[in-house]
Amino acid sequence: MIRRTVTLHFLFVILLGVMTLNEMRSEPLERPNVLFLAVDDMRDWVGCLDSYGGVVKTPNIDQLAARGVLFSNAHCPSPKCAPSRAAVMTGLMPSTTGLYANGHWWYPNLPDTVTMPRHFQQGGYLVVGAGKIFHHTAGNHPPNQWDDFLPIRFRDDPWFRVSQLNYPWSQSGPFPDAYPFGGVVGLPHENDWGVLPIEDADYDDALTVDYAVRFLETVKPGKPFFLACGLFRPHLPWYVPQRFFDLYPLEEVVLPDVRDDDLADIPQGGRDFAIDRRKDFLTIKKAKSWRRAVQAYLASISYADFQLGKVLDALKKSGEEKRTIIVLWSDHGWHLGEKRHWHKSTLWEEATRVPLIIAAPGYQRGVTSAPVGLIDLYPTLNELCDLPTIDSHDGVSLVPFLKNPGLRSDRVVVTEFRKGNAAVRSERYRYIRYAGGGEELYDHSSDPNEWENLISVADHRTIADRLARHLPETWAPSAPTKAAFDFDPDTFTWKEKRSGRVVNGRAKD
Ligand SMILES: [Ca+2]
Repeated sequence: MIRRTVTLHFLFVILLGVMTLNEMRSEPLERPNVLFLAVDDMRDWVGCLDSYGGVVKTPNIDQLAARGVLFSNAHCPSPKCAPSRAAVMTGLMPSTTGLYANGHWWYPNLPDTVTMPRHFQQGGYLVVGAGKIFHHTAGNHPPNQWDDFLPIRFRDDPWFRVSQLNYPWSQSGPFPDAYPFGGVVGLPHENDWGVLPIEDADYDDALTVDYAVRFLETVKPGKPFFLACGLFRPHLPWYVPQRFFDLYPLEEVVLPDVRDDDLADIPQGGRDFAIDRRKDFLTIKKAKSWRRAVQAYLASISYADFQLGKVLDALKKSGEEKRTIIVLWSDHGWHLGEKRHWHKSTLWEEATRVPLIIAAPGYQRGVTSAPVGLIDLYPTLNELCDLPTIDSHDGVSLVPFLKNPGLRSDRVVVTEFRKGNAAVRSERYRYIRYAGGGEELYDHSSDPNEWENLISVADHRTIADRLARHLPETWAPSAPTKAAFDFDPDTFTWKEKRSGRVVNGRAKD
């Protein structure tokens, strides 16, 4: 019996070897298309990363991971939408640009920077997109960056969008009678969840995906394309159709493993980040709705996965799949009570670790636990698509891992949050230093929840010092915030109040 098993196993290995050889025969393409898929606030709770305590249903993401390289130790440049996305799309870290917060417009601060979509345009690509790629508020998707772009307009929940500065198109009416749909009174901002009384097709993410699907249905062979499709879920509010809530019966929802004294060994800088918007968490717990909130987050993850599946199906039907690199990334993670924190905006694993998959024709499949960053995406795509390297970029190409996912590497990845605070993640450790000088060190080989700060424990200083060498040497001054500019959304121009300088987001070069 044992012998038979061994023989079968041997046959399987030979078959696998033949399959691998066949795959190796397809050469990397010269000018492949790029399908650039972004999701919002999606932490590491996807099936293929196996980080949620229960079963999260992400069949499309898992299938994509099986087709490409899953980066299981990938981290964001910054744990907040606008700075993370500006860094991904410019290839420059916040400490380089000064774009540290959601209150900046990137374009009037960096009008001459060649962004990823512009670089693809200049390289002869047709560059289109929809949804949230840069930050979602007005002014962050200048028309001169794209051949065509459909921004997200929040038609499904206009009552959150009263700011005319951020949502000048919005005709925000009163809150609907059924609000709050999640039933928890007193949660500010977008902290609601539930099912909206609209058709599935009228949710904003469905409209974004329709754009991408229509593009793929009508795409013509010839000029390569760069198609960006940015979903808003699982960003708040967690509004998705009922059938996604039904995937997670309340009694099966697993709450995060939380230690009540987890903040006891954390310096003030970390406590300040943890306490930010804790009131939302306390309000949810007081309403006995923690489990329901986690259910809504899970439902929103599965909703995003379903929408991604529609785009991946359309790519398959288009006949372009064999000529298309697929990238999937989330801008940062999310806390659901760990370290007594709700939301993003920390330098811990929950907020920095993200799903990242690259499936490129002619390259390998597999999983790598090498620490990598979303900051590496732009240089990676440049190499894959034979576009010129940009020397000033802060990241490095991940193509060596696409050629060999088993590659050993001693690299680290840095996440920055606001000026002067940063985390360094190696394969084994997380080191954090706050602007005020406080430090943390965690050993993921024994402490995956980052419960025990080892910074004061004997023999760990050398490890911390080695990691600290990767912290930014200099921090750019904070870029001028929105208050420094007058923005006209009709002409897509900014006028800098102090200098009178005008920047036009429609004009090409
Ligand atoms: Ca986000």
